[in-house]
Amino acid sequence: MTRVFSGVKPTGHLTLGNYLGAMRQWAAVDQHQADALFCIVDLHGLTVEHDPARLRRLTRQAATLLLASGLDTELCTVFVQSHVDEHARLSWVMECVATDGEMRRMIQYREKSAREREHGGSVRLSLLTYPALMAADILAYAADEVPVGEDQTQHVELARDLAVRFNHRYGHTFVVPRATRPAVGSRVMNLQDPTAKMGKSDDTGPGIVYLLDEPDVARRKVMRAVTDSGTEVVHDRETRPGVTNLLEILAACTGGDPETLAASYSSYGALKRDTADAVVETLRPLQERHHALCADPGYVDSVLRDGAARARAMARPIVDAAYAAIGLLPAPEAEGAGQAVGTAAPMDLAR
Ligand code: AQP
Repeated sequence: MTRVFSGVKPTGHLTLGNYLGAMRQWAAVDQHQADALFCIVDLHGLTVEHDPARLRRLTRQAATLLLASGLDTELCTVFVQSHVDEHARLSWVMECVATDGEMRRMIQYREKSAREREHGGSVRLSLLTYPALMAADILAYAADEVPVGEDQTQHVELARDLAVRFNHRYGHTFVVPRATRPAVGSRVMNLQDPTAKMGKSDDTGPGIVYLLDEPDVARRKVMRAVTDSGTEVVHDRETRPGVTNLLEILAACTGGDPETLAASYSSYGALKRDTADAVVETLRPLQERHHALCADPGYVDSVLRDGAARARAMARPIVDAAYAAIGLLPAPEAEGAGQAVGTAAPMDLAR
């Protein structure tokens, strides 16, 4: 069976972009067709300026929203990255396989480090190296597929390259993963600046629809979306980025095709109204389930506990195999656990 792994970073409140680009596909398709793991990648949340209490809150909120989006723990595994040590263990190995040139080429690093510097902040080393951790996240589970939005494709390609390089140098250890993405909605743009991605840690709030926005707030944001000069409703990312973004959001929410939808509108006003309705109706069931789950925090805790145990059991042998393949000496078993230290087979010191 195909193995799928993907995750969300708790660096802000989750957005419509996260939902349409990734989460919806996980719940509607991936968990039914694959052996799937979904992770709140909290270690990645440490790569930028953060407040510890907020990170904890956002991690719990992201877990609750994943469940509210329809993930079913009978079908898939939901867990928090820092609860499974194997991610950090394998990350170091990935750093020892990657080159600094590869890391510096990552678009997210270039954009985010420029933003941090612009705001007078320093850039954490982990912002540069986090794609190695992301490669570890994926490779530790022998994932065949990684369903992500367009912005994460480059990182999955790096994970592929590292898997191939590791296998070539040290013997076949990792499954080589590939990125998958939804036909529509893989790059939802900021409603106030449709040339920029709708990102959860951007500061332009009015251009971002958060999954927990009240219906009237979400509606207002869509109605106030920046459109393009001209009046024709045309699907063209280059020349009509604002209208194209609305058409893609509408198509993603209703299951339509953006080009076909464009032909059925003669005004921006009608397109905005229908898009606002579609967004509100898409978020409604998710918000209702989120509300119900918040009333039962013990349930979310139990999901995360079981999820981490399942994930650990899957990742451990793969990471142990990678450690052995790259030349790290296996830790002697503790006395009483299997073979005693004193009776371990003599090491071949000549190798
Ligand atoms: N705007 C988007 N359109 C489509 N897909 C998107 N995703 C994120 N934004 C959009 C996809 O959602 C999944 C989880 O994303 P993430 O938590 O890793 O966040 P990110 O995309 O790396 O960065 P953000 O949202 O800009 O947050 P910050 O600013 O905190 O880094 C991924 O599959 C992603 O592609």
